[in-house]
Amino acid sequence: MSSTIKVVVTGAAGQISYSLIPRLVDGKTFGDKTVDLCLVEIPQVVDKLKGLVMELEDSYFPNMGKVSYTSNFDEAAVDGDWFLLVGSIPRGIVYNGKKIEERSDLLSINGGIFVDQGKAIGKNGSNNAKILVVGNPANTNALIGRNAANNNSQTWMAMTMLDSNRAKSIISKKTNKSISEITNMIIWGNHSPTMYPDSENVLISGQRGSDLINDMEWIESDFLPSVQQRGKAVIDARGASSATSAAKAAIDTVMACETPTNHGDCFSAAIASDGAYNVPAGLICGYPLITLEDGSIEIKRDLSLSEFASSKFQVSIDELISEREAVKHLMK
Ligand code: NAX
Repeated sequence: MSSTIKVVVTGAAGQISYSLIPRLVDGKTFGDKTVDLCLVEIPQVVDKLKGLVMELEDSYFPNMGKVSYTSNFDEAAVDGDWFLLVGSIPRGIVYNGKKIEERSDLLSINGGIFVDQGKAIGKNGSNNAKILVVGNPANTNALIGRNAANNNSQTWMAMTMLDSNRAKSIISKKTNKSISEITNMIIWGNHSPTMYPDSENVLISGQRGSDLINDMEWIESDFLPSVQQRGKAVIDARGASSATSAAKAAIDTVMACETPTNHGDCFSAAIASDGAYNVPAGLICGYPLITLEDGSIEIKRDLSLSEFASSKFQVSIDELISEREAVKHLMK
């Protein structure tokens, strides 16, 4: 064992976490590091975590370190290296007598949670902590959390890896290539139906999508809506939002951040804009990212966007701006 890492997971009794948490300690996600887990839930649910801890103990994970659970996020955050913020109210459930389907409802219910969690992470988390927001609306929750944390040495991200994995799967079917041959898959913008999955810069066995997929009709009427609406399609079919695939995507994001990115490739997550690709600074926007040898994460800057791609991306940027406007009272 080389070192110990502390991972804090919120929403730990939820359905995504049930698939996610065992994989954090399986010896693959963080290699040979010992993983201390701190699992967080709301007070009404926190005792359920006792059962999950028993299951983890019964599973024999040699890399698992200390495991604790709490409803006190301030305490949980102390010295956290990774924060997987899954906890929030998902779309599709009935909350206070109303079915939660609109982003505006999600924004108002969930936004407040991230002020307190952000403050605690900024103050108590480790200085180079990485934070992945999964709970929706993920980009704007991350925006609120990062603003409250006010700690520029920490890296806040929102998850778009599930969208990227979905897009890779669809492109692999369209081109009859193995999914492992699809690289450089970028989700630009917001994790919402306005996201722009990039079929032009994607590489298929090293060839650009724009050279290989000459089918605008398919891109506009099939590919884009399929990726953009896939979350809803899963809810309609399953009666609950994506869980196993979301957990896998969170693990993929952590691993992409823990390992230097292969030359020519990139991975998808939303991160604070520094003005790259003309996105207003500070917005948490889906970008192509690379992890450098020293573990820092950077935006890949050498990609071009066609007029078509830019116009789609702009719709998503505009949505992020309007979400920021809607939560400005939480951003003091
Ligand atoms: P569940 O309802 O199964 O679990 C959520 C858990 O979070 C619950 O146990 C709840 O008690 C807990 N929770 C709520 N507020 C909390 C707080 N303040 N602190 C700690 N825990 C809290 O939902 P699940 O299916 O696991 O989904 C979790 C979130 O992921 C939802 O917001 C969902 O919309 C979002 N998703 C995000 C995806 C992405 O790609 N970014 C895809 C999958 C998923 O839709």
